[in-house]
Amino acid sequence: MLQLYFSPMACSLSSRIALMEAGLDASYHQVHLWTKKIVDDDGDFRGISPKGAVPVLVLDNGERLTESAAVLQYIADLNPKSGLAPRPGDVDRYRLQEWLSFIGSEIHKAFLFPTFWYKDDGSLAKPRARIAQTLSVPAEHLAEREFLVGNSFTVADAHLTWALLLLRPAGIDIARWPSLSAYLERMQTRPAVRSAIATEMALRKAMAA
Ligand SMILES: N[C@@H](CCC(=O)N[C@@H](CS)C(=O)NCC(=O)O)C(=O)O
Repeated sequence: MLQLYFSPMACSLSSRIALMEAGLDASYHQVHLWTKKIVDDDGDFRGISPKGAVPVLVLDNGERLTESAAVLQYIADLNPKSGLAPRPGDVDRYRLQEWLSFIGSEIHKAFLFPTFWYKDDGSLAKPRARIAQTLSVPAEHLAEREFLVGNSFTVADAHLTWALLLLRPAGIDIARWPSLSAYLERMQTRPAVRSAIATEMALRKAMAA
């Protein structure tokens, strides 16, 4: 069975959403990202991945796959009928990769990651100043469209949903972009998305207790 190493509400949430949207069974192993301990057995997460970062997907043959863009596309391709990714060769497949790269670099690493991982000693001013310009890109794209790519939900939507969920805790009011807040609400009407978020929010609360 597939195994996903995750941390509640971290970027690995999009991989959980993808697994659930694809109807794939997996076992889930929670990781404490500060201590790099696996919660199940107190094992060393760096032994699973030297990157020390989630998501890590363990494939049926034991190989370990990292990086959300790769993990998400792998999950999508396990169940092509789910439509979670356009077929390779279709120009929309490269649109999907375009969005996954944009979310992973321009939103996640440029803004969300430093906001949650670094002390704000003033160095976050520049990433903060840039986020409005960055978010205007998906906001304009989604003003007239329901999904990021094509006419149905893909793993790019799973990833953007996760990123948008983190805006409020990062101190950004999504109401500034009506198309993004409408999109986020729409995505959360999907049973798999709602269920994945509810599971991870409960785990997050348990961590904080
Ligand atoms: N490029 C990776 C980034 C993964 C990443 O930064 N994950 C965060 C959680 S959102 C993490 O595990 N951080 C722990 C660390 O970097 O030490 C991806 O897109 O999957």
